[in-house]
Amino acid sequence: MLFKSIASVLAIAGLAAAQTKEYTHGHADIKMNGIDAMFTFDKVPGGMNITVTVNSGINATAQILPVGYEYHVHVNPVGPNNNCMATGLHLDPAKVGVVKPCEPANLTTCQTGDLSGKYGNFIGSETGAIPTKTYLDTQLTFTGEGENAMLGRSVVIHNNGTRVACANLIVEGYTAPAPTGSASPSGTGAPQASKTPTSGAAKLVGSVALSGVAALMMLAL
Ligand SMILES: [Cu+2]
Repeated sequence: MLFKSIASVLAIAGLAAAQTKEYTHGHADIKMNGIDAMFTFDKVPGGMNITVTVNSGINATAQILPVGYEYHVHVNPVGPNNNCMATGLHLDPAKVGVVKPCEPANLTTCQTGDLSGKYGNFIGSETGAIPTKTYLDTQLTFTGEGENAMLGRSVVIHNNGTRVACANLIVEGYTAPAPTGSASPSGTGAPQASKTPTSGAAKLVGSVALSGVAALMMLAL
């Protein structure tokens, strides 16, 4: 009897854990280096509705050609002290790469995260503001197989390649896991902590090395 009820409690707990959460709304609120921009992402039938509003900072006088202002979904969150380099590469689950420019009429040429490639660069204005624009994106999804998902990502604005502003993509109902290797103050002499620091340190070194490589790669883009 007791065993039975424990078993059913476990079964219910298992079911609850297996349920996939449905995410419908996300946003990136960028406020950096004088740039004030808001990206919202709403799941709608047929894709993802993207609304882009720029209140300030995308100035014609500051725009550096030939590339100008691009904006993308990047794979990693923003690093400490608003480090946009920590965001890594563009979201590109289909491995399209950046060798050829994105042709909006042929989405197979576009990286999923290449929003400006698909919808056009920001054109710097006199006031630095840009009227709100809305797009229906058929590639972005909140969840999906591995790299397809938009959870834990960021949005970055570039000026002629240089990353000038960024913010995390906050998806409603999703809590990002604590960053790997973050100095956790919980190791207050707990006996089982004696074994973990070694692997933890190795992991930290590994991820630092990886982000270093990613940073170097991005310098070339
Ligand atoms: Cu970018």
